[in-house]
Amino acid sequence: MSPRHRVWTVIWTVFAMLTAGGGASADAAASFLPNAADAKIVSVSKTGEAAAGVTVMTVAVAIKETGPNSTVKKFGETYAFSPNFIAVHRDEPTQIEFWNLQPDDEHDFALLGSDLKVMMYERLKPLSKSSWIFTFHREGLFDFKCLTHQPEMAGQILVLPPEGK
Ligand SMILES: [Cu+2]
Repeated sequence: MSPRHRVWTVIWTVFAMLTAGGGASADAAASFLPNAADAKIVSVSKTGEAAAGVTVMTVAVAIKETGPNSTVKKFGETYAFSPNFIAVHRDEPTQIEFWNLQPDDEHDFALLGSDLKVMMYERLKPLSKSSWIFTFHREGLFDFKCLTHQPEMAGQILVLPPEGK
């Protein structure tokens, strides 16, 4: 286990403990957009004008319904985001729409800051589309994860300079 992975595992465990407890109210409380401080890094809104757009699907890699059974037995059910690498331009509002293709599996989207802090957390309900408009104000590489399916279901967003600069 790499140091980075170990740090992440600790954060994830604490996060899971904080958000555990079940019930509809706990679910609702667990979802959040970037706070005022994190909005200086990335601002996120449910609606608005977007200059670019990406659709991200949840892909079942190996699941109990379709197997392979030996793979599920060894790794558990495994999922992936597709695409799992997204490039955006700084200060360009970009709509990212998530399609949860699974009829019986909930996924989620956690966007991490450079210190691995969760800046945004939202549930992706089965058989549903969820979209937000992201405007990154800082260039660099950002990790995102489905906390329900770790470590395999993850991706990165690369924030490039504004177009023409
Ligand atoms: Cu997932």
